[in-house]
Amino acid sequence: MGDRVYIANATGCSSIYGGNLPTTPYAVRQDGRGPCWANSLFEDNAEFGFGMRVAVDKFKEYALELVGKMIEGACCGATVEKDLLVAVRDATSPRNPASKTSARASKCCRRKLASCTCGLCAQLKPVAEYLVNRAVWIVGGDGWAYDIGYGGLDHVLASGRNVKVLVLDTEVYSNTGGQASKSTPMAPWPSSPPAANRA
Ligand SMILES: Cc1ncc(C[n+]2csc(CCOP(=O)(O)OP(=O)(O)O)c2C)c(N)n1
Repeated sequence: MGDRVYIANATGCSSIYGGNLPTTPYAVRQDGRGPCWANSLFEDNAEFGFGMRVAVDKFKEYALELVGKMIEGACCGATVEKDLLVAVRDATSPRNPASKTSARASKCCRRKLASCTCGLCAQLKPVAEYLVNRAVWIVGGDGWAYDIGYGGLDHVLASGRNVKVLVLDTEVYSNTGGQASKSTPMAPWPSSPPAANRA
């Protein structure tokens, strides 16, 4: 997924091994770009990821608005070919077969924008990379998803916005020693339960 991915990580084990203490599991490509990762709070992670979704969608909407003006001929015109702009405008989803075209067209578009000095291109330059769709992943443990962050998660899911949610369900609050969450089974554990549950 490379540099198209945004990860909102709830506090917990995944934010410890997902952070930079002292290494990070999120790799970069040869050009130095990779996923964007951030940790806010245990209690607001779904909302945090939702904000990422809203922001990248807004940037894309703005970029498409500018591309539309360029197609109508409002730009100096010399820089970006119209069929390239149309290809960028028409590719909307990463699952769309046109998304590879979109990524290529968007890259080419950005390269060409660099040599243009007109006002429209100046506005498009900082947001052109958002023409390629972004994937937002909201990640955390069951303590976050089932308990502390549930109210926000519930609203974010109900919003229908395009976010992925990954719950690393260890059936306890692992990072703080194994306190029970709503995901902890009522029945006996098949293997040794964490200390906090034995008490
Ligand atoms: C509001 C708040 N309460 C408590 C904590 C302390 N805390 C940090 S991680 C964590 C447990 C996380 O458990 P879970 O979400 O199940 O993730 P896991 O560690 O199992 O991956 C707790 C209670 C906190 N960071 N913020």
